[in-house]
Amino acid sequence: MTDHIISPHGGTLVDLIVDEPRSDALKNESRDWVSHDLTPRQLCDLELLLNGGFSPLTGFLRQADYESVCSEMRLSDGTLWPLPIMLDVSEEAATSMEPGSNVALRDPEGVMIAVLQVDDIWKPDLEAEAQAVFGSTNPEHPGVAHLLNHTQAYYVGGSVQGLQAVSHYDYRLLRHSPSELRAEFAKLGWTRVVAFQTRNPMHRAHQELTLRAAKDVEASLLIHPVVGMTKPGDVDHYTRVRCYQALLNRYPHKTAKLSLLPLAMRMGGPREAVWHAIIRKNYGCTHLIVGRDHAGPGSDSSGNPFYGPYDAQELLRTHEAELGVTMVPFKMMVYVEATDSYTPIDEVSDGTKTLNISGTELRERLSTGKDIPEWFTFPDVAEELRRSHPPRHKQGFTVFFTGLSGSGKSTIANVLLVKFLELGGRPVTLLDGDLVRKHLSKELGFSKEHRDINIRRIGYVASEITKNSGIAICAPIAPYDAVRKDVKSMIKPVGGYILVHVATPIEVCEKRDRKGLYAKARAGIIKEFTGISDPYEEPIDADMVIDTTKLTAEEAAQQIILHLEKEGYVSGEA
Ligand code: PPS
Repeated sequence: MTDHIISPHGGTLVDLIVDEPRSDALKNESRDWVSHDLTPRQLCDLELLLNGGFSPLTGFLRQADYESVCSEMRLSDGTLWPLPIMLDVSEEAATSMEPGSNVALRDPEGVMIAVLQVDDIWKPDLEAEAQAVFGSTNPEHPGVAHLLNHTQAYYVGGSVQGLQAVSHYDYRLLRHSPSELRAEFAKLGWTRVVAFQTRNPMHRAHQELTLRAAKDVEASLLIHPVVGMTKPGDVDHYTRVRCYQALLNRYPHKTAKLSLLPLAMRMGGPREAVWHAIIRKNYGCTHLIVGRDHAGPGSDSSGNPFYGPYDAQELLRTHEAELGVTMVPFKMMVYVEATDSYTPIDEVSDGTKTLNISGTELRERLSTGKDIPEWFTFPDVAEELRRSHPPRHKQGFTVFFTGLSGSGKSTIANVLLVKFLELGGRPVTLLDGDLVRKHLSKELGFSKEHRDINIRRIGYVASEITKNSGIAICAPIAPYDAVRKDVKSMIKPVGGYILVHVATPIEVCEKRDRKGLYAKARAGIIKEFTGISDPYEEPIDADMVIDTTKLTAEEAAQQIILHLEKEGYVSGEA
């Protein structure tokens, strides 16, 4: 039935999932095997290995294939394959495995998804891999960062057998294995299918572009967004899928289909474009749209792009014939105000007024609640984006105080709590140092290790509150800079974060000595006392510095409110 659909890469669609009796047998045998808990990225890779999205691969790359992929972009048998698909493990795990042994590959819940039959184990040169595959060793490239900072020291190569498909509970009807999608194409009579790869919400420019591409090559359109792992900071896939669904009825009847791809992107630019073409071929597509800087990570901090804007198109062009997948290259689309239409930038004559909204500007408009014009995105797409990206005065945030014991943190925090409650609109939680130690960290002392655990717990709770649109006020001493920064990085991606240094001088704190602790610390009755017998690292990154010798608690709280107002987190509309 699927005879007229393009044949997969390497000729045969791989299916590594065994039948039920074999699956039961493997489960029974697995009792004595070493287990490996898959990372989110490894789980994505495994899913595409098992379902044939990575055909002709039948497992994680062995050393010979790995080296050949890095240097030649080919497996050792000559098959085109641009990116290494690797299982990385720690040194400890590597020593517990040997060639010929079996390893149970488990998902985060501990469920055995597949078995790996180990062929070889080796310690790769990850820097050399970064240079070969990404053309860079700069960790500002997310693919390089993953290799250099988040990849374990050893690789294990070998074939895998799947006990079950990787399961998902979200958007089940939009998820298809390559064979399922091929069967659907066959049912629909779609033999020419152009795939559109994306990790972003689709706006009018993308809709025009895909529509034109499909018309140009007389193919049906598969919108094939990546929902596995994309670039850190991207719009979450739940929101994106709702946006794609809103867009779908803007295409002519029965010419476009949406399917979700559980791929973990590497942001590998040109090599990744070739990989995307191979994967889409396995899913039954004959064409792939490749635009400007396809799968590229943008520029480094000095503003130098990692790849040229059309490098990906050039590399894919050289392999198009061999692959049998046709690239549909696209220039950037711009909006021409005079004709109220989108046009590729190279077709616009000089002097014509064009409009565009960058990703940064869109984020800014969302966070301030500013208008998102209809020429840029369809209103139902804008509505979905607004639902997931409320303006700042509706987002959660954390006010994190740091300062010595007796500096006045708790007093200001309590005034602030009351002011937020008066304003209303958002739930408020105060995580005061003493309260946290009573309810969350009772067993902890004041060593550096214990203080860091304590602050991480506070940071975790505050990030959950912030994520769910609440206000968290934290008031621990938090004497160490590194863990304060960790907390910031936990909270920033989910809402606002304001670090307030209550910089009351130690002499004043000691003179106040409201709890009598300084006297005890001086007498050596309390050990490791911050400022006396333990360090306090002054923050140099505080958003506000408050000295309570110059301000009352009421005044300090008011200053914080004014700062939050300026940043947009507090408004009359609260
Ligand atoms: S930390 O460093 O952030 O984990 O400390 P924190 O959880 O804020 O706890 C500080 C409160 O514990 C009391 N206390 C001590 N503080 C500092 N050093 C030592 N050794 C110590 N022992 C007990 C003290 O009351 C602190 O409360 P505040 O409100 O800061 O005065």
